[in-house]
Amino acid sequence: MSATELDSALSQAAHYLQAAQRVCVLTGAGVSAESGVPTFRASDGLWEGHRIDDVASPEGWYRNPALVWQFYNARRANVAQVKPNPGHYALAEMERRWGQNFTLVTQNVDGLHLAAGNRNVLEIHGSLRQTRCLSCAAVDDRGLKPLGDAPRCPRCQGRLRPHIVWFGEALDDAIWWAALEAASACDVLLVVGTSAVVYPAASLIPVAKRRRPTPAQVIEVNLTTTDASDWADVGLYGPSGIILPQLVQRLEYSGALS
Ligand code: BV8
Ligand code: ZN
Repeated sequence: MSATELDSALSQAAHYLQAAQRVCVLTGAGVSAESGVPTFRASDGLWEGHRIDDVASPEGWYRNPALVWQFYNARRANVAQVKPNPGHYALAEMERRWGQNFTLVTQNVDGLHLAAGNRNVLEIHGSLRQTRCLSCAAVDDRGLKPLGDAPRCPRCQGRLRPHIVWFGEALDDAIWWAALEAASACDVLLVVGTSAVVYPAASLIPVAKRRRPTPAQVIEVNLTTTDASDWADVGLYGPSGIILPQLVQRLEYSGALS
């Protein structure tokens, strides 16, 4: 995208946001890429040297739970070393502007939106920090320290699994309904750093476009065009750690960010 094209697209995106009462954001792995967290699609099916099916599916868990814990402990250790990038902080700045009318739906499990200061965050695929007990179903925030390859529940000594939504598993009902509500009610949906191939997360984009009586406006921020691009009213193509602060700066100048 040329500087002139980006300038014009930023103006259009800022124009949509200045008029927006309610803003919803959908983020994917790309928003954390500049923090040093590897994305999925860049891994051509391999992820830290493992097949995704072996380490992020119920079948993989039942085949070899110790391997799954080794994989998630390695990701926990990686995320413990990384920090939010300017793109995360820009989204936190936006939440300060829109308050309760701002909802951030993330597919990421790295916790970086919370670390950057966002509070109205829906982690629809779970969180690396959390474990779930297979016996008493307790969900605990265990921080990011390694948990060994067969951690036990502090309450009942039952076996723990990562509290992560794997492929083939249903999302948490209450969290998913809240995400649907935010996407169906927003005036602007900002789609950042996602290839928009994973469902049902990607379905939030058509949900926003089908809002009645007037569809929401969709702004895409990505390095490249994606499956979301056909739904987008405006595309901002470049690293989100650079684009999002530029977008927030436009809003500040316009007084939309009080
Ligand atoms: C369910 C937790 C039903 C794991 C994850 C066929 C067709 C359609 C759907 C399906 C199908 N077959 C199966 C399905 C369903 C399946 C699915 O969608 N599969 C896909 C692959 C086709 N979905 C599921 O299984 C879901 N569950 O459907 O359940 C059900 C219902 C009732 C009862 C029982 C069952 C569960 C999906 C959740 C899976 N878990 N994560 C973990 O993280 O450990 S998904 C995983 O992919 C991550 O959460 C990740 O965030 C997500 C999506 O990927 P992206 O975030 O988009 O990342 P990606 O690498 O793809 O893209 C990065 C983007 O960033 C790129 O566009 C790149 O250009 C951009 N980028 C890179 N750098 C930057 C950047 N942009 C800006 N700036 C940068 N610097
Ligand atoms: Zn337990």
